Amino acid sequence: GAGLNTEVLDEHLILDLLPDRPADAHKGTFGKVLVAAGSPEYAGAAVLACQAAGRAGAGLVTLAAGKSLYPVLASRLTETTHLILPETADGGPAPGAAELIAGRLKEFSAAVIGPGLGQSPSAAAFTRALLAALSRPENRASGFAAVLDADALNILSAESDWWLKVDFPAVLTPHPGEMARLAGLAVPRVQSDRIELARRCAGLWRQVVVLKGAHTVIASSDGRAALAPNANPALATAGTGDVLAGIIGGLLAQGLAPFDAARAGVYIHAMAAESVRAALGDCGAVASDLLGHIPRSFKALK
Ligand code: NPW
Ligand code: AMP
Ligand code: MG
Repeated sequence: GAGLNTEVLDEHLILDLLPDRPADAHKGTFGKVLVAAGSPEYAGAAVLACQAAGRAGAGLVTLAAGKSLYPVLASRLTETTHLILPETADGGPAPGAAELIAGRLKEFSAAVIGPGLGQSPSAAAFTRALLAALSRPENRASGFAAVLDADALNILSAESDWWLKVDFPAVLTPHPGEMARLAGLAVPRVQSDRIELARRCAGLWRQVVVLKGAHTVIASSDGRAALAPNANPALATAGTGDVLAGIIGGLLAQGLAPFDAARAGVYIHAMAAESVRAALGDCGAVASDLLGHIPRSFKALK
């Protein structure tokens, strides 16, 4: 159960974490997010993550994805800018793609890495090279942090002591299946002791861990943990995790510390889901329905 050092998230706590929106702001005020996401099989994940980062208030979102995906992704993403990556014959990132991003990392205050990347050998090599580049402090803007989600986590899981390869501030957002792979446990074991497992892993991995699912757990490496009050079947549908990764990335870009961006992101995502459920019911809402409700969730908190 929720022991000492575990808080249940509520709106007052979250309101205190949200960034100011000064009247004289410009887009640079709210940070720039680099999203490394999408592949031919999972193009929509990139769309959802980019749109969610923008809806969470980031000043600019830039998508790094393969050349052949560019026409379809650009047609769906009006506000996003693009960093077009070289590709292998199977549509994965070609050698050199990570270096292309590395040369531009200083422009970004946050990144979202992993939604829909797939686990092809080229995606794995790309992800490893990108994480290695980010682990070199000279490549990063000060205050930079990244969300590692989905295939970034799956690719990391394939190596022992993988957390040594993530030497920059990160928020890891595994669902129970991804957590099972990262921790080397079976899913029922993950689900049987969610709070203490997330706390223990955050400590070992030295990062913020968001263990998703009904009553999402957010844990920090300093031993703090937070619990989302919500369970909502409207979220049990494809792409909702890609939206969460984008929201947290958008908040990181605005300067929230990783644990704060993770707590606020999970809460805002859950609020948006409650609005969708109120409008559409328990059945048939899809992930993109959340997007328009993200700004309304911020508005309802203020
Ligand atoms: P089961 O079998 O359902 O009970 P994977 P993925 C388990 C992209 N997407 N409680 C689950 O269990 C993602 O970003 C792209 C318990 C199963 O074993 C990734 O890149 C979309 N178990 C890629 O697809 C939309 C749970 O985990 C395993 C659980 C693959 O991601 C969809 C499934 O996970 C998707 O977002 C829970 N709460 N949650 C697009 N439109 O482009 C999960 N599991 O094998 O990691 O597959 O999550 O679909
Ligand atoms: P993913 O599996 O990566 O697409 O992530 C699914 C998202 O939906 C995560 O944010 C989960 O916490 C959330 N989610 C899925 N099922 C539920 C549920 N029954 N109650 C609350 N949140 C859920
Ligand atoms: Mg996911």
